[in-house]
Amino acid sequence: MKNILIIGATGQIGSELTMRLRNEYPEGDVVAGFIKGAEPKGILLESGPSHEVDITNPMQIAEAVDKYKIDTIYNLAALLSAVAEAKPQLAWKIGVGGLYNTLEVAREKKCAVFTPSSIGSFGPGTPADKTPQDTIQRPKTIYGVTKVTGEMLSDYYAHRFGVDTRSVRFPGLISYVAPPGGGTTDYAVDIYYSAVKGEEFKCPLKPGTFMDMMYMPDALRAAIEIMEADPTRLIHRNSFNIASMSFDPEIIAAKIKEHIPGFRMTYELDPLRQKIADSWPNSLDDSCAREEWDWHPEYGLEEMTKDMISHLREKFGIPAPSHQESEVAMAY
Ligand code: VAH
Repeated sequence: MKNILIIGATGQIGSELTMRLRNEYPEGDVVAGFIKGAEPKGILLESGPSHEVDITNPMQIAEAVDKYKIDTIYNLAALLSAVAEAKPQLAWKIGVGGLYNTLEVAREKKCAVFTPSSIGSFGPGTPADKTPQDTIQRPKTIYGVTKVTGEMLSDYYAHRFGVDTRSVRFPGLISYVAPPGGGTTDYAVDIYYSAVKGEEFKCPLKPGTFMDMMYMPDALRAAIEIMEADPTRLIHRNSFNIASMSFDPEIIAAKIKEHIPGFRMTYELDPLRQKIADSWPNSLDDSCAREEWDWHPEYGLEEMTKDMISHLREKFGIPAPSHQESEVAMAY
């Protein structure tokens, strides 16, 4: 990879992936694609080129590819699960129509394409524990429908036109940088913000709601390593199960309490997110990714929790409690 276009560069994944790619590929152009109203700011704007690219406008994709001689496109444009349920037509237009536009440009201009899929591409009929790489995918959300369609369309462009399409099925992603936007797994980010700010957290999902989750640094590394993988080893392309940890609200709350003893959580269920989460797997089998391109996670719940808490304290200027304060908090 040398000249890379990230479509959706100011979103939850894109804002961090763009910076990571600029660090990994300093000799090329790593272009931040954005839409009006979500322009790059600060270090994202100052550290490299940016270009207006609305994925529903194929001309803008082609223009950016030509201008920067793009060889690889990261397509991160999507409406996340809960928001998509409120706007299914727009979710399809971006998730599938936008992907089609991207694949057509990639076919004509010989670009490789990464489009993430998700654990949301599975449905209630899928084996829920250690979900296999190849299994039934009948999602009940428009988000899942766009992701399954995207997997099949990307595979089609690979075997029909030779476009180098690759993808991973991301779990719920957790990060301290860009806040999440309208996903079902967002609670696993919001809980850290509440804990660090000393606020009681009202959890939207009930105890026992297990889902695969992943710390953002692992997700970014997966998105890069899959595109750098030796294509002759790939049996699959769109899309690989990847996993690192599976937990429910009780488990993550208990882990946070180990670090912030005063943390309190109650439940205030969100019926839509609960219904979506109940239709998704509890955990994925990622053995194919491990065998075909050496995938492995580096963060578990303990490492992620320590890192999230320290970075969020820094972000909000909240000092870590002294040892004595912690002792007192433990006493209650
Ligand atoms: C969502 N965070 O909740 C996204 C993701 C696996 C979850 O796709 O919609």
